Amino acid sequence: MNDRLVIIPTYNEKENIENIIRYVFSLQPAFDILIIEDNSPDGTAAIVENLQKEFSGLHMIRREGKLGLGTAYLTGFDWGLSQGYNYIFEMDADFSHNPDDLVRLYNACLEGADMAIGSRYVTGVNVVNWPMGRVLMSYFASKYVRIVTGMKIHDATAGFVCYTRKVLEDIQSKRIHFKGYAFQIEMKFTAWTAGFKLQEVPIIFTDRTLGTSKMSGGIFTEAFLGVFMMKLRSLFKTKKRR
Ligand SMILES: Nc1nc2c(ncn2[C@@H]2O[C@H](COP(=O)(O)OP(=O)(O)O)[C@@H](O)[C@H]2O)c(=O)[nH]1
Ligand SMILES: [Mg+2]
Repeated sequence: MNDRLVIIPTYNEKENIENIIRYVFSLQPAFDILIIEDNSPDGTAAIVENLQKEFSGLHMIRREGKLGLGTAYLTGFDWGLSQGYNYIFEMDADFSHNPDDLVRLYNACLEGADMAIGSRYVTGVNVVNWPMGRVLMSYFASKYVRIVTGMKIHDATAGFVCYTRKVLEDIQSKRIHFKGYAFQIEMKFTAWTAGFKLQEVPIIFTDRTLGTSKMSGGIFTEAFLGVFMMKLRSLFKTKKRR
């Protein structure tokens, strides 16, 4: 076991899962992996089980059905903290996030960030192969979050993150409301209002070439109104911002 755990939520990722696991285990420094598998009908879990014979640092939590990204990550954070990991990462299974960037996110935390965010929008728009509509939606969603919350983050919905233990321990003591896109926003907002240091690391995000997206419209609606409610709630709490 080492100090670093990458959580990868999966739903129907049979085309990607073996490649991403092998890639992460080839990195230096070494990362352990926790797959949060929501009973994918395509047999993703069986592929992971098979690889567990080869890699002792490969872990999996199986849930009974598709319960959403937010609760998948919260389940993973609890497990990672209880196992003693000090750096816990969020990453997609579909290679949209380049696993090489895990090392850059980790280094940002070693150099003083409490939470490092793989960001598409620090220097313009670094998204490859997404339809224009989706790029615009994501980009303006981040602008919207910035205006409503006041948080100086360019990529508020980013799902490629390194958390240090103290951030997740603090978040464990709070209630996280959202499940989809808004979950990513809420995690950043919660850490930011608690006074932690968030740092964006520029990354290039490439749309998946294998498998299909699980993103849906309802997730977007949750985010739009939810961000407003989140800000309102926070105004009624005492802030300890540094
Ligand atoms: N465990 C779990 N994983 C999910 C769920 N929804 C999406 N994922 C995974 O979350 C990651 C991002 O989802 P994806 O469909 O690529 O979303 P997109 O990149 O925003 O289009 C992928 O690894 C998916 O397999 C879910 O409900 N449960
Ligand atoms: Mg994706």
